[in-house]
Amino acid sequence: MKLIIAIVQDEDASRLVSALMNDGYGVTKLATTGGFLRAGNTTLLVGVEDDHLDGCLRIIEKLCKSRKQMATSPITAGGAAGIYAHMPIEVTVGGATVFILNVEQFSKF
Ligand code: 2BA
Repeated sequence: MKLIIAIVQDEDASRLVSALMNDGYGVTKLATTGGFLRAGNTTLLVGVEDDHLDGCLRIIEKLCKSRKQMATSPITAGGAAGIYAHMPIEVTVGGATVFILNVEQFSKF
């Protein structure tokens, strides 16, 4: 068994959860915050049998779109003088950041 941890954009989360549930996957949805943009995103926990892993990943890949967002990046100028300025930068976020972990044991009590 595997545990999929998928960090996705909020805009994709509802459709993705529905699609996964319709295909019989168990899903837990967490409201999370990205460390770089400090903006909300969604983390899904999906426990899957090994032979369903690829099918689940295909759904995630299909429904999660990459988007461009503006972020404010702190840059330092002036060396030791420590002058800080905030520069707007464009970053491409997503589709999905996915971690796949082996599950040692799965119990429901
Ligand atoms: P954030 O940390 O808010 O990052 C949003 C996007 O900003 C990233 O998109 C990436 O394009 C950009 N970015 C992140 N760190 C950067 C940096 N130091 N310099 C320049 N650009 C940077 P994604 O890579 O698609 O990541 C989307 C979200 O997935 C992240 O939101 C974070 O919540 C999560 N994530 C990504 N990689 C991760 C990792 N290795 N471990 C844990 N969470 C991760």
